[in-house]
Amino acid sequence: PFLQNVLSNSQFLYATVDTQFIDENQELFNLKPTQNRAQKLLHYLGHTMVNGPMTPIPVKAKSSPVDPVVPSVSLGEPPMGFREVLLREGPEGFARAIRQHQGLLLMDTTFRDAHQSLLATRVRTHDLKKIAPFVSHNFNNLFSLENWGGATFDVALRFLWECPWKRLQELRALIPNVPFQMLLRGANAVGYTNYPDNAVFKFCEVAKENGMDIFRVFDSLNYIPNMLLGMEAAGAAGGVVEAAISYTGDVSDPMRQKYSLEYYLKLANELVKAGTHILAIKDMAGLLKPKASRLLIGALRDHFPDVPIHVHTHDTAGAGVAAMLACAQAGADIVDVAVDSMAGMTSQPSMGAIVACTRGTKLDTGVSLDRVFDYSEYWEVARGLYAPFDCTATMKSGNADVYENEIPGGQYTNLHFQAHSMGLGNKFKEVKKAYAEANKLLGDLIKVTPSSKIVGDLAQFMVQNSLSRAEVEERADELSFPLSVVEFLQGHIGIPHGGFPEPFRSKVLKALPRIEGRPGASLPPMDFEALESDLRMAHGNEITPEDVMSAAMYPKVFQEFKEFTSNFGPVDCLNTRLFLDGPKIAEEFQVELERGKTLHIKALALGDLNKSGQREVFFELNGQLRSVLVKDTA
Ligand code: 3PY
Ligand code: ZN
Repeated sequence: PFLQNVLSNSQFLYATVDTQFIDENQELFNLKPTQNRAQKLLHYLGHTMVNGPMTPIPVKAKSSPVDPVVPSVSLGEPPMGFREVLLREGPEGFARAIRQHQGLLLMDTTFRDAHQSLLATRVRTHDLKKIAPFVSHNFNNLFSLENWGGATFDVALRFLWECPWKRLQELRALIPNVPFQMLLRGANAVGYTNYPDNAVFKFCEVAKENGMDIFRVFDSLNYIPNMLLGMEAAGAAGGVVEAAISYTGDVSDPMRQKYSLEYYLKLANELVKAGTHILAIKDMAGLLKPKASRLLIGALRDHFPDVPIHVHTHDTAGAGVAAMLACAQAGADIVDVAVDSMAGMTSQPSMGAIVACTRGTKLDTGVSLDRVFDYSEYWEVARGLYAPFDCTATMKSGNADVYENEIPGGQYTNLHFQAHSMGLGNKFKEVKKAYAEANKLLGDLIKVTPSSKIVGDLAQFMVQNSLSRAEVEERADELSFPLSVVEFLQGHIGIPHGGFPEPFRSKVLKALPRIEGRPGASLPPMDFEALESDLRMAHGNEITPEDVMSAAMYPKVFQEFKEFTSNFGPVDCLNTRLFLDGPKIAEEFQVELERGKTLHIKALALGDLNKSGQREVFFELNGQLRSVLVKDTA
């Protein structure tokens, strides 16, 4: 490797070498032993064959043996889409075109929120890429495709060992015509806590450079200073800014005044004043009933006639289609849907249902129902590959109790999995009740990542310790609360509407410090140069600006991701069944490492357990016999 490094160094090649050459080119000494990618992948496959999936699985179910068939796609360039308008006219012109558009526009969440809500965010780039050309050719009139951000960033690195930036780049190359949309957690970017301001700005800049178009920016407390920071970051990067008000409560219920129509209108006013290109209502738990939809969207439409309105919901109670139709009739320009086979329950309402219900009306989406059926069939079969993550293994329906507990879609599924895995399957109801109680204890919060996690942590703490709300309130000064709860009360994620609950806060915090105002304002800026040079020292010179951002968001997860892939190779190249379960004995398959570099592999045999508790796994790799030794952890 040293010689290779030297020979590819331009100073060396162009003979401008002097005595400082070696000093100034320390990267030549990055001599990490590089076992080849093929051997590493055999190691990974051997592991899965001996020990089962390496990624943690919530359900003991096998990936389906059936591969999805990709519907055919016509040759040539995909038809023009709204991205062309965006590239030509910029975010303001794009927003005007959206507002002027006749008919209802759709955002497809299948690539992000749908699988975050139903399949524990585990859908891999491999399966997204396969269907991407079909989307580009047949869904060119979508407002946008939501395919990034939220939990996908973390999960890609942590559980799929694939680079989220590569996903974005590859999808961009395959879908040039449909605007891409991401979910940005405001000052929390794609993480669970506030980052320094410069990290949020840099994140948006790199995302935009990699092909992101529209940034849905929210804050989990609707805390305006945090939202403005995220909006500024997205705007400065040249993105379309879609400020999203997180919706909770019920504006149609006169008994629930904390989150009233006036509250939402006031917030909307601030966001429009701050220059948002699009205004979104983010109903993360699916609480918008049709009557509330008419009131809220009707009022927003009247107050802001020129601003496009975009509505997001979840179908947990089963009223998602009704609510989205009501929003559209009240003047929303765009609603969120997922393809039918990835819709419903804690996911978004069904694309096919909305397309069919608006057909022939003035809200007609212009989307072909037949193409929706094709798209849905792909996902129905692809979904089977993710059986070990599918919430329908244990959850059989949605539940209108969400109107009471207000648990966001993805978290609803997670809590259900957790209640089940603890052998508390019949305790889900208790967990949900505790969640509602924890919410009241904390002062009735907006609940969405990360505030929803804080409420969830408190609920779990209450269930585990058999504590009622009254007991927690009374003993607040002596209990050891989860760290997330303490930090929330200290002000780490901002200030909730209506302030912190007292005397609860004072009793918990005692003399602990409190952050005044916007947390990011008091965080020192991140030193990206230092971070980059640390990463180069640790992982060699192939570190990219995207890697630096991954490490900025998730330092430990990124470190583990690099270690994993340096041991097990590019596991993102494996199909999903191989990724989870490995091959069967005698199975032959191909793995494309990159264009023009394909491995031909056959799994030959599993050896007996040796004295050190290992098994030898035998393969044929491009016609040659190879074997790997794997520890049997059973
Ligand atoms: C996320 O933050 O990941 C969400 O989907 C919130 O609804
Ligand atoms: Zn959502």
